Amino acid sequence: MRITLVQGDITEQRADAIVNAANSSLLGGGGVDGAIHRRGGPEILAECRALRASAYDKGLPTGQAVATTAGRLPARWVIHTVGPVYSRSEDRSHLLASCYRASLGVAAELGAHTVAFPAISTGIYGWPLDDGARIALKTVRETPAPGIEEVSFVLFDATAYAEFDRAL
Ligand code: AR6
Repeated sequence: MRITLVQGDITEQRADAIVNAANSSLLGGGGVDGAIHRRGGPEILAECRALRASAYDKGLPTGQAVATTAGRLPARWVIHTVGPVYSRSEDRSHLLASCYRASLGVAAELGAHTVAFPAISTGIYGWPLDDGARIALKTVRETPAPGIEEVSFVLFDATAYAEFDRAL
């Protein structure tokens, strides 16, 4: 599996699947989540509502992942995952690693060949970028994902790109 770094907006990526840094409601928010729903259109939200009404009536638990189609986005699927909120007093790294692992598992099940990730939890959820980058890269490298040829990390700004570049 090839790992690449891109500086840019994840909603513009042509990967088979892009990953959304969602919250457990699956009903939208700010950051990547806001951008995906805004650009992808109402179809994604409708599928998220259906997931809430069926398999996830209490919301999607932190560290898990679930897919919808991608509406008007160039990607084919959106894989929604819920990162942990950063805590200084409690180590939640396993939950952040779980987001990457679970998303890759869903992508492999869908038959995706290319997957684009944002830096999950490093925005509104406050995870320090250097540690978030280290966990992201280590987890993706160590996770077997049959059929997935390329994983790209799409970093929104130069600082995030530099942290991932250093970690890589
Ligand atoms: N493309 C790529 N990266 C982006 C984009 C974009 N369009 N927009 C922001 N980033 P965040 P979180 C970067 O806050 O920390 C939402 O309200 C951003 O600079 O999107 O997991 C959800 O509903 C940061 O490095 O996700 C949740 O409530 C990274 O993406 C909560 O925020 C993640 O930032 C999730 O917070």
